[in-house]
Amino acid sequence: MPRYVNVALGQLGPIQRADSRAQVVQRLCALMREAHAVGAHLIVYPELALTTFFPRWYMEDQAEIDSFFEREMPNEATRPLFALARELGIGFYLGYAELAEEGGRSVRYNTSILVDRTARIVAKYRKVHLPGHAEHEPWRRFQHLEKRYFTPGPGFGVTRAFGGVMGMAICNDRRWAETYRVMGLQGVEMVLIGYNTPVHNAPAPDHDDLSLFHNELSMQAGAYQNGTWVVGVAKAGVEEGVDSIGGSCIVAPSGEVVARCLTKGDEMAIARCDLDFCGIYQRTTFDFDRHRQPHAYGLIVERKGVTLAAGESAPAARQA
Ligand code: CDV
Repeated sequence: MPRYVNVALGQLGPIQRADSRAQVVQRLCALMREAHAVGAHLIVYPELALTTFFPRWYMEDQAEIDSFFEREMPNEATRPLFALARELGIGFYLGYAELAEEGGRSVRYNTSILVDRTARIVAKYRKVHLPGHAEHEPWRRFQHLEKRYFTPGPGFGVTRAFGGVMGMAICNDRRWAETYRVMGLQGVEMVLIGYNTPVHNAPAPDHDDLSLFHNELSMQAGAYQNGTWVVGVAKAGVEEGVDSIGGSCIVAPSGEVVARCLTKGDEMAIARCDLDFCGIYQRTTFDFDRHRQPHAYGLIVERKGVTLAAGESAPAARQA
């Protein structure tokens, strides 16, 4: 009996700063109804899906910053989404900014949750790879202050849900081979990833034209090299003057894209994903137990940055 998960992409168009959470949740509910109408078991929403992408602004007033965070989940604003999920019997992945209390102090994470078909939160993930910068950099067209507003999460776990082994990551995580391999080593069969990716990359503007290519390249490589499904979902379009890529898609363990969104607005697309298809890769080319050579990989965890071998000098490009 194949293990099918019907997965829907719940891509969002832009959320402007003046848009309320209630308005956004209505949009999420509309996408959930569409997904349910075509037989979805699970819908995946973007990173920070309840508000505008606030790290684009430098803010000093903590109350203003905290207005973008959720102190509990579900809360008043998101309860209608959980209620609809329960009514329709559909699960979801949702990204949001989390304000947690830990040992008497506030800690802020860029978080996603996985909610099962009974509307129960079955897993929480806190973003590990926080891109951007921590200080105000006025030379940029817009800021990307994730390093200022969030604390990195502890790591990548997996959860048994939807009849398989599910994992989560958020946006910049999808560009790192380590993200997928750590979950691959736990037998992951489907990795869910929400993202906000501006077309313009201030430190490397030459990459702007490649932003959609890099999006697919990363997720296709992660899927194939670990024999897992990968589901990537954008918040796309022009938000507060900043254009972000769409390109939401579902990638099979073969590395092939099997479904994609076509617009940069609110859009649902769906694929029927056979989790047993993972085994075709996980038992052959990427049978880790037979073929991996961990004795050769020590540097990956021992070293953070590049250290040149003795006697070698850095290429001019790296010295700049
Ligand atoms: N939200 C993100 O993590 N965005 C980054 C951008 C800044 C490059 C990304 O990797 O898409």
